[in-house]
Amino acid sequence: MSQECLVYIDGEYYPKKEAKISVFDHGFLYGDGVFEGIRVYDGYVFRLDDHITRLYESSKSIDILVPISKEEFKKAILGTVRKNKLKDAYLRVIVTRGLGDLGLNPVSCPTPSIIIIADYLAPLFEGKNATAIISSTRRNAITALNPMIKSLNYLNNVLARIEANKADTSEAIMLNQNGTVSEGTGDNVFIVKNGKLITPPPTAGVLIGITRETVIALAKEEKIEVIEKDLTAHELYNADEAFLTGTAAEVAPLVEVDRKKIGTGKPGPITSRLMEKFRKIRKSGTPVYS
Ligand code: PXG
Repeated sequence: MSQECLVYIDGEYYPKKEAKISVFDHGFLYGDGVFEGIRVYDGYVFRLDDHITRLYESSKSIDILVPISKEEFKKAILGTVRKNKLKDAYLRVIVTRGLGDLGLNPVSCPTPSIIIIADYLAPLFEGKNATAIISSTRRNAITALNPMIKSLNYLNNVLARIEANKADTSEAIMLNQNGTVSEGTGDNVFIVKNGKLITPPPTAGVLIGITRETVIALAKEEKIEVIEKDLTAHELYNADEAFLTGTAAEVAPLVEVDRKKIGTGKPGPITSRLMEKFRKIRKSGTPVYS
């Protein structure tokens, strides 16, 4: 992160060193809050409206009333990128429950806080092919903390990530309570089988990734059939191709799972086509400077 980085907190900009949130904020005490990770490509914010929609939907589900309108929020995001004079950036947008007392009851927190950090982020797998284990940590059940809520509570994913570190793979694929594939720790999973694209549905316990939605639209443009259905580990191991999608990961080939090669063990033709299409549309977002 650059030293002169300016962080937006509740309408004011603070230098990195002074950008602080209280230890009494329930976002810190309980992971009580929501967030978004957004990329800016060459001065264009990728899918800003979709990120804002998801942020407000996550907030609604956990009963946080975002204290500003969606339009104001978008202006604050664009303003933060401009303030930091960035063209390519990664934005971390956070809404916390806000300052309260030590009890978990959110009634002690009158005002949610809004934080916007603009920084750089290298592609998650550094442009390399991803490898994964299937983690023994199951994804949160949709009846517990629904993974569709992008909450500050990522411990479930962190535990799976630690397993990946220990297994020396670049990602961990999490299964849901039924034992079918949900998602990676920070990305969605796709397989290609017999020319068709398959990805787990929302009921499998996944975040509805904005990159996931983008790739589905790109595949449809290419007349590739897209199916949302439950996937077993067996289907993943025996896929012709597999890839991961996410703001951090972008579109990354997944070439090995549990030390088994997926297809040829190299990025497949449909994966490569979608990666290429994704690269081409990355700069089609909301302009920061105009
Ligand atoms: N599943 C989970 C659990 C995620 O956290 C995705 C899927 C992909 O969603 P998007 O909308 O980004 O296509 C995510 C997003 C990081 C990082 O630093 C992780 C995400 C986003 C940005 C940064 O690891 N995860």
